[in-house]
Amino acid sequence: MMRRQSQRIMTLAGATAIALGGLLGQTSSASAKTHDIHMTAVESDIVIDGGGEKYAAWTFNGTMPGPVVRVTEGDTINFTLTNPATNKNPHAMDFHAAEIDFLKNYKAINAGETISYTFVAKKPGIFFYHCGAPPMIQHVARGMFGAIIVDPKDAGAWAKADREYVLIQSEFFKNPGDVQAMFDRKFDGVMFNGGIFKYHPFVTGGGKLDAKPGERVRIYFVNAGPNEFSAFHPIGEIWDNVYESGNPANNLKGVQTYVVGPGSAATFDVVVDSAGAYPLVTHSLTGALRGAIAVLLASPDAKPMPLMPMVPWELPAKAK
Ligand SMILES: [Cu+2]
Repeated sequence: MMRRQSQRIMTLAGATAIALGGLLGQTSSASAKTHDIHMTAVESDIVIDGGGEKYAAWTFNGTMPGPVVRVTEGDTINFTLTNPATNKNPHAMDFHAAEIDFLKNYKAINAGETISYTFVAKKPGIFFYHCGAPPMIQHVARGMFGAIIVDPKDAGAWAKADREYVLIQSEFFKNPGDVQAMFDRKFDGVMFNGGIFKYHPFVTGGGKLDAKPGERVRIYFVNAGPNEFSAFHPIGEIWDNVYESGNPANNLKGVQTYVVGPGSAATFDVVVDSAGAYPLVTHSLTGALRGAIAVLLASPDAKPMPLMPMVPWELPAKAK
């Protein structure tokens, strides 16, 4: 069977997968693919809560988190980062899915410069990516992070998921210029996918994550930090499986809470037994109660949702 050779890079705005690299020709289904991934460092304001609060973010491609990159174990990634001349700061890109020289590839580039490098995604899993330009604590806190999923080459290595979501936890510092507050861990909120209570249906503009009872829901979870550990827990449920770093070989069963440190990631499977609401939280409560709650709503008529549902905040009139 012939298969199209295309990259998959998910926009945050919706479910649509867009091919940035275009078609690179035809190949047999068994061979590894090559993906041309291009990202741009964008320094711009973004909305981070349902009240319309704006934040002077630094991002990859204009969203916090940046786009989800999805490839298959063994694939080659040709990556290019552009730092437009209109930016004010150096930026860089560090892919945790890569095994390449840090000095050469992850170096910061100035505004007006471009850097390219190539790596092979040798290990399956869910991996963090982030800007490493100094001070890195600030570049991560201001939004320069995201996730790359490396699907296992053998799809039978784990149970098939009925539904998949990416959740990226990070801390929110209301003053993006206060680097000392970042060193002092004085965060003002904790976010999933770049929003305070983004998936909390009782909060203005908040959304939810849908599922049907009995479905195997797979959460690709990344902790961007920059400092706090996540204690990821499904209220009213138990993780059926936790895969450390998202590798099917690292399979824990029947886990109530699993710690994901900053810069780490894991894949979580939950099979919701019955209809109802199941808040996914960091059980480090100072984080959950300041934004890190995502409600998984199980209902027989749940509709399909994108991998990373980004809530278009419905802003109150005063904020528009
Ligand atoms: Cu940066």
